[in-house]
Amino acid sequence: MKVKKILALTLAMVMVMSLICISVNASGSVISPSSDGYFWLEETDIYYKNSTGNSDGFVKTVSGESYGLSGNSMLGCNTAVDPGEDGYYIEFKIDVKVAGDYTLWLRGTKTGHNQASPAKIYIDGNLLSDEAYGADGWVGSTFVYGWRKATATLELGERTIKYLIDSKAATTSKYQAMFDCMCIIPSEYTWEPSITEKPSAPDGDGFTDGYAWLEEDDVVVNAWTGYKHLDYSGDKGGAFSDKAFLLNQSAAPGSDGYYLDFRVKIPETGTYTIWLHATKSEHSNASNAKILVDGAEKDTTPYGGDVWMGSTYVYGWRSVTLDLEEGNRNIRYLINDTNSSSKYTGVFDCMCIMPSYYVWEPSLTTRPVAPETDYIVSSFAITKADDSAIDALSEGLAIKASAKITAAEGGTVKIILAHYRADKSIVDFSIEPCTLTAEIPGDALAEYTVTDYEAGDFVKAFIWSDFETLVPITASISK
Ligand SMILES: [Ca+2]
Ligand SMILES: [Ca+2]
Repeated sequence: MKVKKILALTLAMVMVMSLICISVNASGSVISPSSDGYFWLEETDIYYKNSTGNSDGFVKTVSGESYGLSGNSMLGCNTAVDPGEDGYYIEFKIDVKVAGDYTLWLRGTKTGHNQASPAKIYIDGNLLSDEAYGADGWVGSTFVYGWRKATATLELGERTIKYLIDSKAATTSKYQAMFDCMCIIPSEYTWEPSITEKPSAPDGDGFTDGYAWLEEDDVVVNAWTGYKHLDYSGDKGGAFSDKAFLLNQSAAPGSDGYYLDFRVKIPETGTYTIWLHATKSEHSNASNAKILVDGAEKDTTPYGGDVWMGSTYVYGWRSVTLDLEEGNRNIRYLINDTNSSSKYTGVFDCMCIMPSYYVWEPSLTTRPVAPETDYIVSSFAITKADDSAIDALSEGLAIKASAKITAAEGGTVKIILAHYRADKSIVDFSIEPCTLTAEIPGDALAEYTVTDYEAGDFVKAFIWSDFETLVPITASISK
């Protein structure tokens, strides 16, 4: 009997509440950042809004090219109907991939105008203070608006942005406001608010002392959902450059996969080597991690031994030598398949990018140093005799080294292709002279045919200008 009474009372309460409560509109989707790392929100991206029905609240769409709106449309509220204590509001959800300080630019109601309700902006329930920027605009004679600017520190993950009006415009005695668009950008970006010129990311990390060194903290977009930021070196068998990111996920990622985007500013067009201290791709314990440069996948060659973190995560050094154009290049480290335990598993510690003629044994402690030469090697490759790429050495394989070299004062250098056993004893070599001029880049060529081949053999290329300087100028083949 008691239960029935409570049930009846609850039902009655629900019925009363449904009469006085504001009705709920359908949910939208969580907005991801653009590839440049900012969020652009239009009124069509609203995740949730309240209203009293079809005619009150943020329900009035105005569209047309003549209004000068972002996307040619906006959403307005223009009603005398009291919304109750919740006010009228719209909400957006964004998925923050890089935690940090952001600037929020809103193109909406002009707070302080007597023909507009004072509008408030909240992030995760915290009221932001904002300031007006630039001139007023009008949509008809009803909605006055402008740009408004606020700043906020955003944590990783889903954040809720609320745009609220809970009082009337002074002159019209209406709940009166509009929303056109919002742009949320990392605070270090430079951007003049505009509906036509979208923000672009600032220059990437550049070269210092001739090379670029990027740690996991330099990530621009982090889509390793649920990653860990590890901070130990040694006690679990791992050795990092300071810290490292670890991904270990059972859940499948979205269509883009689990990825980390880095941005580097290449100083001049040329041939570069990218060294990664990261997941050991060929190992069954690890996902087959990929590296993409400006969206194009690149093959990497492993170097040195495996490093283990406990008995679970294996990683090591790997490199790729490739031509890069001057300017900002996006380097993506991607995991989109599973290891033998059906997990998306990867480690990212650091990355070093340098001109390919630099001499450097991969190391967490010793940084690359520019070779002291009086010539510049602007491109270099070891290829098959027909110019196609080499995966590995084999008996009878004809290979050649080609380079484009500029000398400071002209002269002669020699290009050497040297064939080694796995124990670094030399098997054979070829040597070709190359005459350089100060004005015209020289094209150097050395050819070599692999004979007396054994498993584990490798070939290195060198440039030799005199007895004091014998410089290896490329990663070797098969090692
Ligand atoms: Ca709009
Ligand atoms: Ca690191």
